[in-house]
This record gives sequence, C-alpha cells and structure tokens, in this order.
Amino acid sequence: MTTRRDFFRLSGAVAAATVTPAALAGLPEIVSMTTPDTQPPLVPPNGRPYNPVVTLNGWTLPWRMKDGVKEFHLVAEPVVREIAPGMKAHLWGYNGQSPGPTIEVVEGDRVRIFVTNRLPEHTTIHWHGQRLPNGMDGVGGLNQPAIKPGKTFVYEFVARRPGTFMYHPHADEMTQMAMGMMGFWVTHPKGKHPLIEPVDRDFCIMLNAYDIDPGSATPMVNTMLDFNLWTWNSRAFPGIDSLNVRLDDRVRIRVGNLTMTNHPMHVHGVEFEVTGTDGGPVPKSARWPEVTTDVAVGQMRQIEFVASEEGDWAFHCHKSHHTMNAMGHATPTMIGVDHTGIMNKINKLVPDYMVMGERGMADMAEMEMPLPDNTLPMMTGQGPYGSVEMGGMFSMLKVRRDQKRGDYTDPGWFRQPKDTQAYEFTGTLTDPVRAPKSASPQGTSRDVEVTVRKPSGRHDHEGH
Ligand SMILES: [Cu+2]
Repeated sequence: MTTRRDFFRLSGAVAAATVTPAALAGLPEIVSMTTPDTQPPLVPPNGRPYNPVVTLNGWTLPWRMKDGVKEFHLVAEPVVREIAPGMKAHLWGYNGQSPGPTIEVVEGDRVRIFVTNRLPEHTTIHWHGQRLPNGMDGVGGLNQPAIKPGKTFVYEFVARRPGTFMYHPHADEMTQMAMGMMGFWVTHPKGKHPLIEPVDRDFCIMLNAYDIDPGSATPMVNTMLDFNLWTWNSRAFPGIDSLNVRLDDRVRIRVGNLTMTNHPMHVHGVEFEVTGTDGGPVPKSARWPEVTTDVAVGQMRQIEFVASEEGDWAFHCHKSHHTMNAMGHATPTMIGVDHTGIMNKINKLVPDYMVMGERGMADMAEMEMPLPDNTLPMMTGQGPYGSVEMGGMFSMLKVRRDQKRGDYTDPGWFRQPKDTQAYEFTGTLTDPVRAPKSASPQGTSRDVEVTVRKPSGRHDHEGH
C-alpha cells in the first residue's frame, strides 16, 4: 500500500514510469494510485489552509503550485478496479482508479487542470455545478472540440463558490459514465462562512452502478436500469470501508449520484441535516432533521450530524435491492412452496442445483454455493454475530470514544455494554387471543381453507 507521504516522494518515479518525460515536460507530474484502500486526508502543503476530506476507498489528487495557480494533471485511461475482494472490474477512470481522485481547492483559487486522454476514443471533462467561463464547461461539440486519444487539453478557471461538485465526461457520456468515469471536486470556503460549519470528519461518497455479468469483468454500457452492482466509489459491500469517527465528532458526508436512479441514503443511530446541495449551502431556516435523504440522479447532498452515540451503525441506500450484489432478477418467489423431494430429483440432472428461497432468502447469505469466477455473493459480510446479509451500497458508521482525533483507521467491531443488546426470550409463549367468530351480514359464514407452511415445518390447516 502506498501511504500519502510515500506518494509525494514517489510521484516523480510514478510519472517517469507511465509517460516519457519529454512528451509531458513542463506539465505537472502524473500521480497514479495503485490501491483501492482509503487514503488518509491530504493536508494541503501550500495555499490557504483547510480541513481536508476523506474519499472512501479513494484519494485526493496532489497538485503543484505554479505562479499562484494550482495545477492538477488528470489522465483518462482504462483501469482495473477491485470492486470488493474477489472481484475486479475493467473500467475507465482517471489516474489509475475509478472514480478518479478527488480534487480539493479553496474558494478563490485559480485552478489549471491538464487532462490527458489515454482512452481509445475522445473525451472531455465537465465540471458539474461550477461557476466558470462557458468555454471551460466541457461539453464536447458545444463548448470545445473533444479531446482526441493521445491529446492533452487544459482547463482553467477560478473556483468561485465553495461547495461539493463532481466531474465527468460530456462526450460519449453513456459509455464513459457506465465505464466508471467520474470524480469529486470539493471547494473549501476561504475563512469563516456563515453557512459552512467546520467539521471534524468530512467524507466523500460517489454513488455509481455497473452491470457486469458474473464471470466477466467489463460493464455492459447499454444497460439503463437493470444494473447488478450498486457501488460507492466503485466499491460494493463488503469492499466499502467503514466511516470511523470519534464520539461527539461533527461529521459531514458528501454524497454525489451519477447512477441512473435515485438513492435514499439512510443513517442509523443519529439524525442529520442536509446542509448543502450542488447549488451551495442550504440556509439554516431551510434545514430539518432527517434519517434518510433521497439523492436523485445528477444531485449532490451534503449531510451533517454530531456522532453522539457510540456503536457500529449501519449506513446504506434504503432500496433493499441496492444492498445486494449480482443476482438473477427473474427468480420466482418460492416462500412457502413445498420443495420436499424436488432437490434430489433435480440433482440427478443438475448436480450443483440448489433449492432456494423456501424460507426466504436469508439462507443465501450462508450457503457455500460455488460462484462463477469474478463475481460477488449477493448477500454477505461477516459481522461479530454472523452474516450481515448485505452487499452493494452498505457500510457502517463506527463511533468510538477512544478513536483519536484525525484517526480514520477501523477500530474493529463494537462491543455492546452489558444489558444493552437484544436478547432471546426463553419463557413460555401463550396462544394469541382471537376475536370470536361472528356470522357474515348474509347470515352464513363461508370458510376458506388455506394451508400455511410455517418455518417449523408444521402444517396448520385453518378455517377463516
Ligand atoms: Cu440505491
């Protein structure tokens, strides 16, 4: 793993390894990330100070200061991204990863971004949400000619307003975004801002989605709705790092959505407020408490709360299909269907066949079914008490009293204090009290016979 400090030291070597010095002489060196591990915050080495963000399973792009201008170098290129341990995807991204590195600047900074195209087709970059000159907006054909393969374009503007932004291509957009080309941009306020509070922890999560058939590695770019991998920063649970904070930290989470559908983001254990959108900070009079906020396509939402309860709190998209990994959507619901004997008959024809879903799908999380190469179990993730039965857009907010200031490392599982955890009731269960039978208005009572298959295997025949 490359640490942030190594990174600065090594970046010259990395650049030399990836590009001939002569070709890009005079440009900021190309820094490339080789790991999907969450990198520590990049404390600004120059320019106005700010509290840097942490991009989950991502990183912030270093810059060079040249005559008072912050210069960045983005390289659009094919990348191999580990979606979670056990699965790698062949994506397109920037500087070695998808999503691309987060760009962090300060309100009022003059910014120059060199964009080198190493894709097999042309591209551009659109700076989603920014105030900038029209010619810097990055819509291919409309504001500029597209950047041909092998060419480098320069974008330059002043980061005029503070907030959370995104960047993505505006050229063959359907393909390039389905392949993973996107990134975060954060403009920090210069000095005190009446609507932007300082926070202790500041996280960035880009919502993205892929359609990658089990056993393959390249997304199907024509898919519009039926994606099978729902990811944060191109990672699926259990590949998504937890958000590790100290008790009573003020926490900000910036969420951008570049998928094809909306995602209701839900945090357990605390109430939050939406303090900003792509349009800027929300006036205080327009904020209200929430535990779930919907992030629509192309939107950004910035949520904030004080982490005042210790524990491991689930944080996820509330669409239950989005906390699953690749699965067959056409599977019929088999809950309550008697499979007795069927298994053996089918196994004679299909040895690996598995009867699924008679009692619900929870068994799927624990089953040891052989998977095709390069895919993920649909519900997985071992917690301290068994399988978490999640996938996709799921992680945890880990709040700890002894987490050190600025320490983003995973503290491990929370040990609930004695007598504060749900427990099994071992007394006797009494029969339910039922309403007495009464005659129907017509004076006759029509009984309907149904058979209810209960998990115990008992068949209850009951008249109603
Ligand atoms: Cu979702």
